[in-house]
Amino acid sequence: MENQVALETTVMTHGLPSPINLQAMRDMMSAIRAVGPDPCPIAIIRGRPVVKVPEDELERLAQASDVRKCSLRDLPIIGNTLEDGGTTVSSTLFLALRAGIQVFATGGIGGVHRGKKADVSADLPALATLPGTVVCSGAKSILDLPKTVERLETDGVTVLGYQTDEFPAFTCRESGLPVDHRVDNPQAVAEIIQARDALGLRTGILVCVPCPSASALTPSELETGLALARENAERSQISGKALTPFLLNELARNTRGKSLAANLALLKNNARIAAEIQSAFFKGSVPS
Ligand code: PSU
Ligand code: MN
Repeated sequence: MENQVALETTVMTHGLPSPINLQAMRDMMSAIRAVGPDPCPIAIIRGRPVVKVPEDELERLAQASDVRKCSLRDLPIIGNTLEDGGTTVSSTLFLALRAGIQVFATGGIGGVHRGKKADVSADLPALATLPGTVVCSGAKSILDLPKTVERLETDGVTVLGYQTDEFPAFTCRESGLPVDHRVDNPQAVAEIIQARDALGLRTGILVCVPCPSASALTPSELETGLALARENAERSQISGKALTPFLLNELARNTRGKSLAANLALLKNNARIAAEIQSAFFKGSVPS
């Protein structure tokens, strides 16, 4: 096993505006290196899945406008269209495991969207069937969090709160929803990964880290900003895979950039904690 931490790239290609999207990726990579492991951003370059995307390609992807948002279902197609793609949590999880990388960091996972439409992210079934460890700040607050948490439970995903008893709501630390178990240090997570593997369980582990307090949004700032964003999405008839980027963008506008600053802070923090978990896991699995 390599001492590596994977990073998804949809957050860069679709989740954040340029140029801070590239800065966010660089900050995450430095945070991982500072702890020890090798940061490995995963993306699709001209139809080919690449683990550890080189710096010049990251720069190109961060600015390009014709990059495909690639979830699992897109992987078999993109080899044919030869497009570039940012990988979501579902496809990154798959490609990371295939490359022997256990731990990966992101901002927020996809989940069950609010509203009447049955819009559920492919991230959920991926976590249910791919035995990796995803370090995140819960699910994006634009989603229906109670339904998302229920679905994770049904699917047998192990949901850990990192120094918290609550499932975080991305840029906001509180959601009022409980996690399965609280962990307080990287070693505890490493032991849970090892226990899962020893059992032969093939389900994902979700490590939920709240946004650093200094940058987090309050629940009311978040709800007000989101209500406006949702109204606008409905009026503009935005749906499908365009919905997540649209709502995140609107939220940033409505909070005058505060959601964006929170997003950057949590990405960096999650990368650091993922690296600490990977280091503990690596020590535990390599005979000394
Ligand atoms: N978190 C962000 N911005 C994003 C995403 C997460 O702050 O753009 C991406 C992740 O890659 C996640 C994806 O896997 O959105 C989920 O998209 P969908 O809801 O369409 O499945
Ligand atoms: Mn969707």
